[in-house]
Amino acid sequence: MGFTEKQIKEIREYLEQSHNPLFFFDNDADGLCSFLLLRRAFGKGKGVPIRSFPELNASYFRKVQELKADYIFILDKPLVADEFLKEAEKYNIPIVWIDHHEIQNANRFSELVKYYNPTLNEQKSTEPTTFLCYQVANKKEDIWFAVVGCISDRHLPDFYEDFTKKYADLSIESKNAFDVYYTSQIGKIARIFSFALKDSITNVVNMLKFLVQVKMPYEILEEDKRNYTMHKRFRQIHGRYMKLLIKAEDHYKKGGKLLFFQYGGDLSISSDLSNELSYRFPKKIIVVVYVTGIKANISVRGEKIREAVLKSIEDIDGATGGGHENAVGVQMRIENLGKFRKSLKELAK
Ligand SMILES: [Mn+2]
Repeated sequence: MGFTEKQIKEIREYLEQSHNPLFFFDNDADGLCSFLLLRRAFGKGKGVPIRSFPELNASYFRKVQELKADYIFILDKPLVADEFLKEAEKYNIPIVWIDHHEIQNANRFSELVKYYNPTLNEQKSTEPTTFLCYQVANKKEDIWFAVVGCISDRHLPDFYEDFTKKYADLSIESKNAFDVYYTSQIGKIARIFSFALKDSITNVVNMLKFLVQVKMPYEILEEDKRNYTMHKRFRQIHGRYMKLLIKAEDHYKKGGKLLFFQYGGDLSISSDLSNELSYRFPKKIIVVVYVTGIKANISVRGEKIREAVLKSIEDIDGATGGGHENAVGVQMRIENLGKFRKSLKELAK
């Protein structure tokens, strides 16, 4: 599943043709591993994590010029600003866009954009972008990076068994991606990535350099001078994260089927929190709200929840949302939270 042979061949050709590709990737472990697999297999280009939400902003085009890129690859990001595409058109720089989110987005059909998404294939499939990039890269030594990216997006890939044979000490026997994510050593690498990406650009660039070179997963787990800042950031965020998780858990133990957990501060970890809460409370609908200024970033997790979420925001002015069937991200102004909560509660009954 994933891409067809034809799609894989085409993407490889673009990568081979390019001299100096620039990889924009979603700021999470799936995005990161997608980049690493392509970068390590083809040996060229730079990677830039996308921190604008919900779309890849036009401001990122500056990077294309700064680095004199001749190809743009967009990985694991469902939305791209029209202005970004217009800039690429103006300078005649082709875009290869690889994604697995289900989304209606007309601008991807511009001449210059080669859009690849297996949810649109005849044999529809929704594997993480890392899975797709592993098909393209086809570098077996990097199987562990492929596992890291896939389990981060709650997908246990068909090659997990091969991985367990090679790295028995890093894996557990399970059919559940989140069991692997939360309870194994390879899962620890995924958790390190997720938090370490939430660091200053300098430290993230440092981490990318390390990860492009690294040979074995053990080098990631062992702290040394090459990965010191990565481990430091992981520990920092993990501490704060555990406090919030315990608080949210107490909250959820008491309540009904749909529960809201709201927090603020200077660090958004809603997606990580909602994932772990949905792992611990699989029958519940998890809504984690991060409030920053007048805006709220919301992560929703629940069985087939997307439709209800998108319906709930239909009448909310300025609200945007998208994602997967069981995992959706939403952004809205805080004064609309009450309305959203009420209508989701109604629809999720
Ligand atoms: Mn993804």
